[in-house]
Amino acid sequence: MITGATSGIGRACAMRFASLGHKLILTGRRVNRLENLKKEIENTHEVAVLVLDFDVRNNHDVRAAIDGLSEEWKEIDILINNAGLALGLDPIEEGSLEDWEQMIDTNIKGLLYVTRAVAPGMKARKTGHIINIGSIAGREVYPKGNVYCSTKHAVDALSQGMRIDLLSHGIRVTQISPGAVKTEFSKVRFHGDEERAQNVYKGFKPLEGDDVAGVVAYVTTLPPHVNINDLLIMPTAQASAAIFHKE
Ligand code: NDP
Ligand code: 8X3
Repeated sequence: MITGATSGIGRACAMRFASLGHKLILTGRRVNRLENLKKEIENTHEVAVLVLDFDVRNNHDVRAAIDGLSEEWKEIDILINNAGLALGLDPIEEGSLEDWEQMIDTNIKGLLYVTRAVAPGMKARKTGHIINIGSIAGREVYPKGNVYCSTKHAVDALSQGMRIDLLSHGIRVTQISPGAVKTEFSKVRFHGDEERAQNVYKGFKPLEGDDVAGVVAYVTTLPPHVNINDLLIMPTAQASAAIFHKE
């Protein structure tokens, strides 16, 4: 199951895992995109795809979708908690409360709702792998990153907490934290301002969704007794959250 499969890292993960022959549950809010992706995958790979259209912020809808899975789909063995976003880049005294609440509700509470719905099945089967998409913003705080960075620090803490709590149930928990990835992330952050979004990636080669997806796929191929706890993946031209080599 991949949350946030309509775009960017989640979509790239869907393509990667399809090429490895996994059955896929793809989720997001933009259902047309999910249906098109399902068609694309089923036309090119011998895998079945199930589309679930819900907003991770709505626990009622999360539960209805996941608890309602048929026998054929309900045994989720890999959960990729990818759905997330940044909104705004403002100093703390000027930030938008709406932006803050949406980031907190999506990146922290949404990840919790989905995990709470999926983890009991993994526990009952004594196997599973939860992969949380963190960020360099979960390791460092950068100017005007305040609330987004806080949500990704929370993902870091939750990844550690889940690993401890799920340890005795044979469930692996991995956090994968990317630096700059060229996706729709900046367009969303800047509320649709495409020009401002493009500027973020000027002068250096950012990661692409598939660079991250390759690493996500890799950690799932390791033997069951091996777990990558935590992995930071950066563009070669980015040393830390705010230090880039730009030409
Ligand atoms: P995109 O904007 O391209 O994709 C974000 C995905 O999240 C979309 O599929 C979107 O689906 C989904 N999503 C957002 N809000 C919700 C919601 N409320 N309910 C359900 N799905 C939601 O960005 P990325 O691929 O870059 O982002 C994926 C993850 O990677 C995020 O957690 C982000 O924080 C993280 N990340 C990104 C980095 C980057 O530089 N791009 C770097 C480090 C981490 P839809 O809108 O259809 O619901
Ligand atoms: C996305 C990367 O540095 O823009 O998590 O916060 S950054």
